[in-house]
Amino acid sequence: MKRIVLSMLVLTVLAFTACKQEPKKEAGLPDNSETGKNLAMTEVSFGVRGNCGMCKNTIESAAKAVNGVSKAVWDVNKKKIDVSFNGAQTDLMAIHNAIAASGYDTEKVLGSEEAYKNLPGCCQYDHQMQMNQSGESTSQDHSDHNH
Ligand SMILES: [Cu+2]
Repeated sequence: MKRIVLSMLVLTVLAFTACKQEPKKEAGLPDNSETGKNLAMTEVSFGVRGNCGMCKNTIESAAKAVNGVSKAVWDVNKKKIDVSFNGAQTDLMAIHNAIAASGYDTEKVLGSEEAYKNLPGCCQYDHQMQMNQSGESTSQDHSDHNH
């Protein structure tokens, strides 16, 4: 008899916790306010040449300095940047130009020579470097060299 009572207790406790968890799932839903915001955002990625983590900082902060850019992530292996921007505030070319002004080549705009010369030595990337790589061969840049 005691066993039955115990298992009944366990069942009711389980039922209770199960009920408690359900309203949480529904509470997670109201993200609708943010999807509305995201509608105005454009996400693009394009090739940008560069070598290292310092390049990454320079490239990303140049892109983020453009009014309307909310996200800029440059991938050192792929030589590619992912940006999100508000199309009402800026356009893609403004971002290309800002990165080029900081000394880095993009797919569409060649980097400023002057800014390039002022980059730290390790950042003076190879202008022949392939952009928009798959990132699968992580064997650095040797694939680009013509020996
Ligand atoms: Cu660098």
